[in-house]
Amino acid sequence: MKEKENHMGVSRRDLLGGTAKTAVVAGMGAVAISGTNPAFAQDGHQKFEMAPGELDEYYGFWSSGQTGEVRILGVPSMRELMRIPVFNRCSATGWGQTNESLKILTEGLLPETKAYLAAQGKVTYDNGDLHHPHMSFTDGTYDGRYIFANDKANTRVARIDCSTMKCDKIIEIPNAHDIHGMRPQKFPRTGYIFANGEHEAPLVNDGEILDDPDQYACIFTAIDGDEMKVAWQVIVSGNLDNTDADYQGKYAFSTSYNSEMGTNLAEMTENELDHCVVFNIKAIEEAVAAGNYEEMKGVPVVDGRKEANSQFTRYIPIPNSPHGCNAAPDKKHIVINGKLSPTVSIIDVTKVDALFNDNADPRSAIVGEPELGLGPLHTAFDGKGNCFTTLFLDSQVVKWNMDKAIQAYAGEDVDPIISKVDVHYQPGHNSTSMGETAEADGKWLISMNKFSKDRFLNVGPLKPENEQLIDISSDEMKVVHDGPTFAEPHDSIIVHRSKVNPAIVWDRNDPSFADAVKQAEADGIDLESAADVIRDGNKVRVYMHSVAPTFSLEKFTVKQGDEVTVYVTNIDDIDDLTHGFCLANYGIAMEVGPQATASVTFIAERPGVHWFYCQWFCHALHMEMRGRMFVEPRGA
Ligand code: RUQ
Ligand code: CUA
Repeated sequence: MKEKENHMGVSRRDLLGGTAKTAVVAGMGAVAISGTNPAFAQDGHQKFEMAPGELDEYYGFWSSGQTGEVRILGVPSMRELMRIPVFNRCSATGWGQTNESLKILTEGLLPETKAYLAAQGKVTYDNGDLHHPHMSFTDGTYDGRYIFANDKANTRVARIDCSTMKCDKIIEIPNAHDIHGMRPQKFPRTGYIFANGEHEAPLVNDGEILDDPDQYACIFTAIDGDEMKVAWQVIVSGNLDNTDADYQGKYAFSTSYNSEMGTNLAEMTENELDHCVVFNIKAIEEAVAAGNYEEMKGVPVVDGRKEANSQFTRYIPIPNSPHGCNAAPDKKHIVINGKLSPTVSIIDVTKVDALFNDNADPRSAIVGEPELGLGPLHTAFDGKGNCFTTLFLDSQVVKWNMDKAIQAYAGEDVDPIISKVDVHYQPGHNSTSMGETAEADGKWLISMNKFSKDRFLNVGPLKPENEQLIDISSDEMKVVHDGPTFAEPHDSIIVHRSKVNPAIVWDRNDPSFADAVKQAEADGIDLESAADVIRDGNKVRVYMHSVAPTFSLEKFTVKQGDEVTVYVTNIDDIDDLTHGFCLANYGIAMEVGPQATASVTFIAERPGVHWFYCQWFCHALHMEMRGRMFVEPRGA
């Protein structure tokens, strides 16, 4: 695989040998985070504006909520660098239309979903609600292998391969409903992806049980992130909202805002106390290994409900409808954000063993509960003992000190709150540079705000949201940049650029187009020099390659009604030379990256002359990069 030099002028590949992927994994720690890089300092405050051509210090991986894609931004400049289609349909790249993307979008769907979609004349969903992008970990920090993301709309989890920055796997989670909170295991590695089914439903949801919420349940899922397969599931009491994992590899934690299992707002918010569920990973693994589980839809499921009194779960009472769940980089504390309560609750993970081993009072694991303001939703960290919590109702971010909050809870007369800053408006998630890892560096905070109102020119009733960049290098937080975004900057992670090292051209052995390679071999075609049409009954396979500014086929002929598959291999081998294939008036368009093969299948139902052209600007003669498909009319 070709790799660009990283920013220190040394290729990881040269540095470490082996394949790029293993190099990235093995190389963790080989490239230190440049905490004091002078290029990013600017008299007195941190530099956030990048001059033309200047590169950012961090990659930001952004969710897009109901748009269904992942976006890459440069931080601190907040420049949008790329969009990665995942649960959406993309006109530019052909995601959702090419055979390669359809394989990824369909192979992980459950049989009943495929049947439902077929009844709609579809093969996959074309919407998604992508909330939480998180990178894979090794040893408590990002390892640059994958980004994982949830789809709340259609109960899926996706994986993005960071060498190509394309989605390479999507699975639908059985038994659960509407995956919301999702986090990778931090230690020893990812490992598991923990995923919360948010909405309660009957365990066997076939219509036997309808309006009988007593028989509803929620499901917590552990996915094997290497295989992208469900490893096991746990039935819980109450619903599930957000989740995070500890730094020890022992426990995962999930918030529940509807411990009441209500089905309307009044019922859901009735209790003063809801809870955080603690999952005992080892106990669950042992039960699964010993066969002590029920198999549901091919997946091992254990019962972790309160009344089951198992060693799988503990329920820590938390006030009131808690939402965010955030493990601190001190590797010891988990912050649970109260939402309807003005407090956050601090769990000490070292006190969790006693909940399982000695049946200690679940509240004994709480070591702090500072009152911070109205509507605490999510907390981020600076790695220096301080925490940053979004206050949705107050439209503020509050900076507070973990140790002082713990001292205050123990009765000392200290105020944990350090400062507050107004944000615009109504923040949901926030994230700090490297803040969900043990390498939190305390430089930048992004506040992802649900409303922008008057912050930008009025663009009509639908307004952008606003993600704000905040300098947190000193106690006084300073908002330095407003970033309008289309639906929806739900969540983000800020990853130091030393952790990420994508390829610049595709590896010809990439598994995403292995099917095309296999088919070409069966047809006796060399994809890289192909200019061939193979007829196989009424199936026609058209093989061409592209090299700026030409396709290897100027024309090809098929018959009306043929099922035509066009394979295009881009043999250009240099940085940033993407071609496309757009078949006009056939609704067909796809991106073909350098050294990639892409394919698309359609029925040639329109007779006549149809131009195909390259729709990704590639050359001074890009307009001339085109050819014709002749479709002979039926019966001719
Ligand atoms: S949740 S605004 Cu979907 Cu990430 Cu907290
Ligand atoms: Cu090839 Cu434009």
